[in-house]
Amino acid sequence: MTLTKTAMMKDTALVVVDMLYDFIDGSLACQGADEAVARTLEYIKAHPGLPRIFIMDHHPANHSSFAAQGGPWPPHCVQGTRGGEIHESLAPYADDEGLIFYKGEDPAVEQYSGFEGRNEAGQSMAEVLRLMEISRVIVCGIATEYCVRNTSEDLLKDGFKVTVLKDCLAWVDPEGHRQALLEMEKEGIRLS
Ligand code: VGL
Ligand code: ZN
Repeated sequence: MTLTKTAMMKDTALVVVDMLYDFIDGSLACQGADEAVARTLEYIKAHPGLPRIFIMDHHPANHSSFAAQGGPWPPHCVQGTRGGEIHESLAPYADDEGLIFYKGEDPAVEQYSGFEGRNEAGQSMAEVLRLMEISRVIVCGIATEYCVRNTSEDLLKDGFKVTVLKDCLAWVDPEGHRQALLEMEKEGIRLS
């Protein structure tokens, strides 16, 4: 019997982390972002039955992550601004509000991990993945060393099988990117 691609992938979801304008061409533009977005779009088109989860950094204007409040970063992904929106080429695929998880909304708390995000209904990603009977996630996004790494590690610790698409990543620092990938692989995250 021949299984269709969709049937084979029934236990799998794609997790797209922070492919948002401020990380692509904005205040925190990351290296490799244009290519990462283009390849993510190709991947989505090549796997039409694959459920898609989107993570969004979603800060209030006074977030503690920003330099004016003593944090390490310039203002980015402020709620209601273009910088916080999903790239227009991918936005049509973020068509299920239940599968969009927002993080970084509490001004006092830094959240690099999509695992700590919540959807519109207040559910966590792990909760929704389990309801969908998903046991394996394929992760791509921005930035490798921060949100991609933290999201992938938290999913792995929670028992999901995790594969990172290494051609669908962008980074703050090239050496940080390489180091993060090495360490993630040692921890048991697959690179593909
Ligand atoms: C991120 C820095 C600050 C990320 C988010 O998505 O990797 N990095 N906020
Ligand atoms: Zn942020």
